[in-house]
Amino acid sequence: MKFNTKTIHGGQQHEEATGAVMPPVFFTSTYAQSSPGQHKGYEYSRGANPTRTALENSFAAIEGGSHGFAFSSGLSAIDCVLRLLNPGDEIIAGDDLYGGTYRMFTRLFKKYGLEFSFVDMNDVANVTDKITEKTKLVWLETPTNPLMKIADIQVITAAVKDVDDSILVAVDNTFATPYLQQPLSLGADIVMHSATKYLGGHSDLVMGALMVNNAKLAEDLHFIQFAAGAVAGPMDSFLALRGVKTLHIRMQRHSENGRAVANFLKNHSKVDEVYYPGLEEHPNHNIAKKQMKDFGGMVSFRLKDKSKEAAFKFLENTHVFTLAESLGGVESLVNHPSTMTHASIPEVERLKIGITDSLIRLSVGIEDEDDLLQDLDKALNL
Ligand code: P1T
Repeated sequence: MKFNTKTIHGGQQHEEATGAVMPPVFFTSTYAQSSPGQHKGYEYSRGANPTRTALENSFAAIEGGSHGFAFSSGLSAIDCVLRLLNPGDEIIAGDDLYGGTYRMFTRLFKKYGLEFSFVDMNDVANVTDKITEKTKLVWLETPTNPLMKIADIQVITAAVKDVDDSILVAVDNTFATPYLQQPLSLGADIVMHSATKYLGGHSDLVMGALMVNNAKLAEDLHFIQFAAGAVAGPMDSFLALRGVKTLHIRMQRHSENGRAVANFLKNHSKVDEVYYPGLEEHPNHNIAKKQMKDFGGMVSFRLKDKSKEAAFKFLENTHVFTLAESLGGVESLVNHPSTMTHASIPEVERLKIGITDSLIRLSVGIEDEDDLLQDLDKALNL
């Protein structure tokens, strides 16, 4: 199947009893057994639920994986990956990550004896230089949140595996989605998503996903999912499955509008830098062109006026763009990383990588392009 068919049919079967084209929402915690241990494949919904199974099969299909797992949030999916590790193990991660991922690494898992290094993934040597015999995981986010940096998944994975084949490479593919890039096909071991974002696509649920192409890894992750228990519920699974069915057409429009917004901002007198991997002047444009089909709907930029007041004036005055955390829904959102999504990163660290008060992040939705540009122009010119 081609990708645009997989979003709709990948891993899906009509429901056995009635032929229902969409899986019913199985609102049940448990399943009748005819004799102890004799059941129809479902025992208890923390282990598996048929609506979640349908979604997990879809997740696997769209990322080209053999197994998919749906969690109660993106962070609980990341938590599941980290629970593969043991105290003393080392993780190398990118230096620009969603604030909540950074918070989980540094404030939760560090106290259980995991060691993290944060490096600029633009140079593969920064990663390989940090590898020791204790390194067990490399964590990539690309494009990064919020600075839209691009890491070369294939080059980094090959270099890491060349040093030690047993080191896992995980990619947070939330911003790109499998429509734009498929990390498993580039050598990564694990793909992670905040399915809250583009996979769900409608800002109506919180969910995480993991996809893998390795039966042993799938077994280990399933054990943790079951034993730790942060599973996606049946209603959210139904909504996410419905969302995935339009992923390809939404991503086409997000990319068209993202490009239009990036070009508009680039030429605006009130705007300084624009961060969008589709712009030729983006420092990683060539890597993005190589590993991504298009460039998506996330655009960050800096105002020329670097004051917090100027940023807040803009943020308070858009109307089609709603000021809110999150991203990836059909509606356009605007966010101030330094005070909102990335406030949990200490200020010195934030400033080191460029998350200043003048940085603004847009999640460009699928509304009409003219309305989006007009809205931005009005708020910029106030
Ligand atoms: O919010 P949750 O579903 O738990 O996912 C966490 C997460 C993980 N990875 C990336 C790249 C993310 O962007 C997120 C969540 N991000 C936001 C809420 C945000 O506004 O950036």
